[in-house]
Amino acid sequence: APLGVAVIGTGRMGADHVRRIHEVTSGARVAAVVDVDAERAKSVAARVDGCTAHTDPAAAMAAADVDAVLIASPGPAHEATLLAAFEHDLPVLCEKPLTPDAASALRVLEAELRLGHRRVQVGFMRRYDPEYAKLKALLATGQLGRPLMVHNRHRNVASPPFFTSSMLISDSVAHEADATRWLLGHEITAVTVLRPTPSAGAPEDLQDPQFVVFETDGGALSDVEIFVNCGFGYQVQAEVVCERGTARIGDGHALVTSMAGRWGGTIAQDWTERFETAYDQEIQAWVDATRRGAVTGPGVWDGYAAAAVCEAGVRALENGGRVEVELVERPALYA
Ligand code: NAD
Ligand code: ISE
Repeated sequence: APLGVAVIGTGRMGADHVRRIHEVTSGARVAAVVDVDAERAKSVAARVDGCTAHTDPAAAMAAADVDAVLIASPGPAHEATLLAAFEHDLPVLCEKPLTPDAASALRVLEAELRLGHRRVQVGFMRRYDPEYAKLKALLATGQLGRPLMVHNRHRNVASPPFFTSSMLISDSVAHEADATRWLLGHEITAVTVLRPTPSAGAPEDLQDPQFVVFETDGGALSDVEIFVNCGFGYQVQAEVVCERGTARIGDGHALVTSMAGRWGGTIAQDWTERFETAYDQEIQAWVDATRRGAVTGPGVWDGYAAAAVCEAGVRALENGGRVEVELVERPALYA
């Protein structure tokens, strides 16, 4: 039988994941949806035969045809839903960030440790992007030598009205915290944030862009330009500089046209377009692993580490200077 999934939070990402499970991936069905907004839950449920709509996650988790949970509510709501899923011992895919700060992420980690087995995949979908996967595979061959530096660019067309300066780090740079850790196989040990004069195109009082520098326990540096009101497109690029060469992704060269004396291509306008394949692969990998009783991909340790890095980043943004990342010792469950 297909895996019965309850999708919790049916906003932009949640509704897209419902479509994905219903129309794109195989091995799972959307058995239930949950949203604090009852009308939204009902309208999304109506797109899938036999899908029930709820306003309370606990009701969906108790349903007989729900075998797993996909959390796509806003970050501050994740902790309570994760703890409820642990009570039902249900497998979870939790959109990033695991939680918005290190203390809450640590509470989730401790709860999973008490459960005694891993239950959660975190939605760091870049690990499933074909370009990032190629970059990771190339680094693993060792041909380029030891990685010395990573240069990341992360640009959004415009930020939503509720976005704050610290969310550029905790909501957006969270992806580079994970990508850096995953690509290099290092932990991030310190964060520095530099603040250029904000763009006239950014909302008043938003520190946008920012320049973030990570130091790692493997002696590498990873810098991130985060610019969430660039206006022109959604761009995520990474270049890894190694001892014998460099490797770079995200230039958007999949289709280059020449016409009327110019050459070029188009730029995606949002993440649903740029990372469509990554989300498809992420959900398929989660469904496949869950059906064989396994947990693969980024987990609670990765979510916790990213949260701790981002918390140090937010402190560096607010107080200036270099802030060290404090991590608890890595438990054997996450070895
Ligand atoms: P959104 O605001 O569009 O949707 C959130 C939905 O959750 C809303 O419908 C809201 O009513 C509902 N909700 C709020 N609290 C809830 C609760 N306690 N229980 C159930 N439903 C609740 O937000 P979004 O852009 O879809 O983001 C959702 C999550 O996805 C966030 O964690 C965000 O960081 C993440 N996200 C990930 C990516 C990515 O690239 N991986 C991109 C965008 C968003
Ligand atoms: C959003 O939540 C995402 O996860 C996107 O991938 C990122 O580009 C954006 O900055 C975040 O706000």
